[in-house]
Amino acid sequence: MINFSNANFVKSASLKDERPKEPCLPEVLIVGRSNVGKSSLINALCNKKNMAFTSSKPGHTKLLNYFNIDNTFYLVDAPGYGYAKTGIDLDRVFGDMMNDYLENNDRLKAILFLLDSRRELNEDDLELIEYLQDKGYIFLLITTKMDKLNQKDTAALNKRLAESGLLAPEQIVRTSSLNKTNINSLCKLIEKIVFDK
Ligand SMILES: Nc1nc2c(ncn2[C@@H]2O[C@H](COP(=O)(O)OP(=O)(O)OP(=O)(O)O)[C@@H](O)[C@H]2O)c(=O)[nH]1
Ligand SMILES: [Mg+2]
Repeated sequence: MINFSNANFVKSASLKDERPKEPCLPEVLIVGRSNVGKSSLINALCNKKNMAFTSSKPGHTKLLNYFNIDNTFYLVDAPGYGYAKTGIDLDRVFGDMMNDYLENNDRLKAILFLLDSRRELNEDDLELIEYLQDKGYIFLLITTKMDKLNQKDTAALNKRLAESGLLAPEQIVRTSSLNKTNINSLCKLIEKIVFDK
């Protein structure tokens, strides 16, 4: 069993080469739009209040932040991105860093793509999901801030996700870091992935 509470911040890096050398561990990447709740999810998974810095101002995380989880794997907090008006703006910082990180990364076990559950899934989101899935890593869609949704909203979100046809039901995990909804199931899922089970 991975003890997610045994976690600590190791370092920030902007290139794959700069990641922690020792110990050499598998990595799980957390990616999503600015302010979607990436850092909050990391804190929730690890049962910490402020290990990953959260902020109500978007764009707080500028580098890839590596967290060592129980000497078993690294959770990697990616910088948030925004979209340009037309198409995906894998904006410069995010784009260069992500390209470097996502290409031929033999340590990367899975991408957790976070989506704010209140957002309409637009073409840009779908394009980005497809782009990330095409990289060939295990891909999970994590909806965040589910505490903000009523039953009707939740049904609408489920419908949108099903209609997108991009994801199998078992690839979707609906979470709230605030209420700890599905945080334990996500830990179990990550554990399976890290141990190749
Ligand atoms: N209600 C609610 N608010 C949340 C939840 N998760 C995060 N938030 C809030 O959303 C805001 C952004 O959270 P962060 O965790 O800093 O988001 P981030 O994706 O790391 O943001 P960047 O690093 O700037 O890209 C903060 O004000 C959090 O308190 C949640 O599950 N429920
Ligand atoms: Mg952050």
